[in-house]
Amino acid sequence: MSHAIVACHMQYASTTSDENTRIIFKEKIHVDKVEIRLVRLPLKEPFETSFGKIDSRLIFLVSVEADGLRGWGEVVAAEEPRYSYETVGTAFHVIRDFLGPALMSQPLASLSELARCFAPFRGHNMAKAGLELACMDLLARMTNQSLSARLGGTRSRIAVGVSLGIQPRPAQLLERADRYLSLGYQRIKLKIKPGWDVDILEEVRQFHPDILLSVDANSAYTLDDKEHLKRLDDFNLLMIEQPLEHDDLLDHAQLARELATPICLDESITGLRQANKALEIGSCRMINIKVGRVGGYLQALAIHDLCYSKGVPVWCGGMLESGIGRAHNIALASLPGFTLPGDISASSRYFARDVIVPEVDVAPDGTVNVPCGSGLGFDVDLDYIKHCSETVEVLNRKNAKP
Ligand code: NPQ
Ligand code: MG
Repeated sequence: MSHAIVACHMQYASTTSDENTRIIFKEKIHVDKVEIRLVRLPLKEPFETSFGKIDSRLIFLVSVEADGLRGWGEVVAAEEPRYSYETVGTAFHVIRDFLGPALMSQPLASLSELARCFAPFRGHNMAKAGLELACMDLLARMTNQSLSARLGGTRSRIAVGVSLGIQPRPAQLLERADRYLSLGYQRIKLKIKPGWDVDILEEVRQFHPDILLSVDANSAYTLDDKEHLKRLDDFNLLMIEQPLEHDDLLDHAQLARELATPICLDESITGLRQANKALEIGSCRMINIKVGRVGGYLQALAIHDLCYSKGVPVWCGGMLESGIGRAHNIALASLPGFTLPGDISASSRYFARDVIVPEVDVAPDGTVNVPCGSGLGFDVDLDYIKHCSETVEVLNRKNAKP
């Protein structure tokens, strides 16, 4: 068993990280147009977490153009600064006034050059990631490769789970758990908060004693709740995601020493430095990787590689993305270190209609296909995007050739 893992690791290391073909561009790209667009998609049902409830998702789409080709990305920020301080509004401002102009100011030869061009601007990882994702799609299209191939993906199908929001009543949660299990989803994640934790776990476990089950608190507890959180050890959970403060690694390390259930960090891991420190001091045993939260693929790949080298499992998180963000997540989750089911549901989990064709669907075995087509591997439905758009702004390069 361990030999198989080592052999797979060797092959992965030699095909991808050495010359880093996945992050160095064959030709320099000089973006001459950036389009930012806000698209409102209604949610099929409200989504509630420990920090609030939403009925629709204002999706932030980014496209970049160079050499007559267009790449697509998504800024995963929400409308309100709850999951993170970034919002759709802050990202719009930061891309329009700082990151967009910086991106178009010079030709770029690698993802590291792109990162250096954004580095003078502190924070705003989701805004940075949106542009970087669009550039990566453009780049993959230029070389006629799939995003997955470009990133060093090794899977043709990825395992997926579903995140179930806080419900008005436990019966509604049980109904949704049944529904998604019968659709094949391999893991159920329950959003929890004080007052919606032990009791609902008891109910869910009563009907589903053996499923892969995890919980996500989105920072709803503090170390004062330690004794209460220890009760979660009774439910054979795959992990407890982000129980404590969004920016605290030490408290999580302290909690981890007293819990049998592995802690997984989401909000706290905003880049490779935080991932390194968290693993060093024992804040978590698993990491949820979101390209938006960490500022793009370069950081996501670095965190993946770090965890892979240490045998720490990672999985791809979700931010209620449209098909464009979803397609990027699928490509990322095709990397070998993504050994746990991701929060990558079918488009129909959230939306009546998605902005890509075909939509993302989940097979009865709880997997999603990794497309082989160029770039995202899905068609972008511009007509539907335009139909749902609330705001559009186009940024042009100052010294662009006419
Ligand atoms: C998480 N996502 O893992 C996030 C949190 C989250 C699928 O559980 C609007 C935009 C609302 C982004 C609610 C899932 C959101 C959001 C929750 C992200 O912590
Ligand atoms: Mg989370």
